[in-house]
Amino acid sequence: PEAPSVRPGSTAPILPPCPDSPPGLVGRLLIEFTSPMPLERVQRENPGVLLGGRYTPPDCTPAQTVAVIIPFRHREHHLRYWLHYLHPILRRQRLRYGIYVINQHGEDTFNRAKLLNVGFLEALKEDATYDCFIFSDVDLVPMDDRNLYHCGDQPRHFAIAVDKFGFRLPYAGYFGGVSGLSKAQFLRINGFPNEYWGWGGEDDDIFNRISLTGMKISRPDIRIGRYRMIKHDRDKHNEPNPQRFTKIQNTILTMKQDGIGSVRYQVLEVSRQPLFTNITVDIGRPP
Ligand code: UDH
Ligand code: NGS
Repeated sequence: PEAPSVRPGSTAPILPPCPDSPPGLVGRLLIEFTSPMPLERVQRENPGVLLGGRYTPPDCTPAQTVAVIIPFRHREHHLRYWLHYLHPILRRQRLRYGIYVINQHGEDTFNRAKLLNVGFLEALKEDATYDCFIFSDVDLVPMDDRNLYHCGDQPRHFAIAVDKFGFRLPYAGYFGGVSGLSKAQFLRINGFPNEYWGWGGEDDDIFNRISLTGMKISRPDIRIGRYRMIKHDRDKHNEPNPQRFTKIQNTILTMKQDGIGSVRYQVLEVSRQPLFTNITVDIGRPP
């Protein structure tokens, strides 16, 4: 067979662009959370994943580099399922990607959207070539690998048919769970709000930001955007935020000051694990 062509001055073969429809996808998947999932097993089954949870397809050149950002605190057991299911899916999707778990330090009120802002900045510090950001809750696993975790010309909402909502959108403007924005789209909305402490509303604020900047949400087919959510009780220190209803009325006033341009935090530790990069961060507490 013919030797693959090489770039001048390099020994690395030039790989063809990755196809728009990856050939090895399997479609609908069986997802369950009953058998225990030791991390050692997940590592053993994903030998191609590099330190920090990085992966590059061996046989083609992807169009994008995807940072998957997971807001996190005290959900190790969910993370093991997430890694077990997602690494093989993302690999079959022929993505170049890295997994970033943004771990909120301490026991103050949780702040999902601020953690996602931190993830955007910290992923770019690690690799300035990231141009697509997928924001995923740790308890959501896609049931179909045709739901491609990449970015398009509009912000993308992936988790549109979650089992707990009867595989339908709970409301038309729902943007929760798993979403994706290109770097340019994320910067255009000034990132995500930093001032939603506790549960609820931050995803609606992001939806408002997208609408107010003239973008339109793109979604997969309802038969493909299916998810299983790992059942869990309400977490401590993430109580419903009573301010959320008034806050989402005011996105147009707050989005210019509150966002990626104003996020303040302190990174306490960056730890490259075999299947993900763990970033522990002090994001402060509600005023
Ligand atoms: N998260 C954590 N730790 C926390 C809180 C939230 O890791 O203590 C992350 C995690 O990625 C989670 C995401 O933030 O998937 C969203 O938070 P959530 O799971 O609390 O939101 P959800 O809407 O649940 O899934 C709300 C409580 C539902 C209680 C139902 C009781 N039957
Ligand atoms: C809305 C929340 C969203 C939340 C969605 C689904 O009411 O943040 O419910 O919630 N908005 C407000 O509270 C303003 S869920 O059923 O997953 O608990 O994502």
